[in-house]
Amino acid sequence: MTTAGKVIKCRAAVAWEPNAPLMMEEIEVAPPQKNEIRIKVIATGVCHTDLYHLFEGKHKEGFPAVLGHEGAGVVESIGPGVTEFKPGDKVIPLFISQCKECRFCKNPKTNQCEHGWSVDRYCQMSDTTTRMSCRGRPILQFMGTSTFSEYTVINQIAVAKVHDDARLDRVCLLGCGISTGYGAAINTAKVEPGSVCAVFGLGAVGLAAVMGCKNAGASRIIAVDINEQKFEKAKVFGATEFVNPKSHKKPISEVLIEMTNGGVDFSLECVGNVTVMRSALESCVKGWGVSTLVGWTDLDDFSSRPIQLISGKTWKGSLFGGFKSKDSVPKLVLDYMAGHIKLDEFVTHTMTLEQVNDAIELMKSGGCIRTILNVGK
Ligand code: CXF
Ligand code: ZN
Ligand code: ZN
Repeated sequence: MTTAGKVIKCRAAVAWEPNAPLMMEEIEVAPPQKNEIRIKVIATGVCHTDLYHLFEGKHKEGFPAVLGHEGAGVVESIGPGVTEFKPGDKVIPLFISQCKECRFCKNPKTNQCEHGWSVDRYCQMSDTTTRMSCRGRPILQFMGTSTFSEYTVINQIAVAKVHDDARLDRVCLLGCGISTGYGAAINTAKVEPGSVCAVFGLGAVGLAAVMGCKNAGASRIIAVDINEQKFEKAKVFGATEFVNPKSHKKPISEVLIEMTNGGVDFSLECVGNVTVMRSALESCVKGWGVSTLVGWTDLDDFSSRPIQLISGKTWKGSLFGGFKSKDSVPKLVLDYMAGHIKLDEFVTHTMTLEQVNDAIELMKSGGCIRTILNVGK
């Protein structure tokens, strides 16, 4: 019996309020409207930004919501006006859209799109409504994606069609963390062959940045973390040296400057901490060093002394690795399938959607790189 055109009742993990566990609920998912796609979610990663929204962020108005933005699934049905997708297609939801028509999409310098979910509007679809409800209450769609649900509805400008043979419980990671870190090194920092790099923070994003530095041909990749257990994984992705800032009396920037005869060519901050952002900038060599902000926070201001930039360093930031989302995600899937980028190595745990709170606790404790939740079949 086809579900197209009908409301679907399904299971989802609902965040009713900040600082509380998610609740498994039966929710209603409305049929896709014009230009929208209803997706049966097969797998989703759990990213730190889901936790940030729940426990740390300022967006207290963004509830109740279905979190999750690192998913992959199969098209269940399409709304009027959708031509690029058909039921059965494998897809990845995109928290950063690519409408291909706005001035940002038309400019090759950026991946920001005017028409999708935006950082200022955390919890709605591109048209500021939601297709999800629970017991008669509208439920917000976090980052426009809401992948902690058996079904979700997304505008076609924020969905990428991927190869039919793609393994969805792996390529879902390209919906956020891996693209974010990998692209930050490749696209935003533009790491050069033979260069010396430092990556601060060895979660999934940082490890993906290490992988980006390696694929770009860096000669030294210094992995920096206060948790030394992460060093072994960092080696797998190409790190050549490891530094624990806590093992040194001197500031980490001075340690790196000494190790590298004046500072690194490229540093990438993958923590989302303004003190670390400053250290990453100050670890760069004067004249040409480039420091890229990858980790997310909007809680504090960041600062450094003007001489840091006046001396010729560049301070940049990267959102979704600078990738134009719809164009790039299908290619990244092919890169994975061809063995050019790693994904399997990021997966440390596999659970069901029902275990989402366990996955969240595991991430909070730093006990995982990525947990994949199997949502559907
Ligand atoms: C997010 C962080 C919050 C702003 C949008 C991008 N990155 C990954 O989760
Ligand atoms: Zn994320
Ligand atoms: Zn656009």
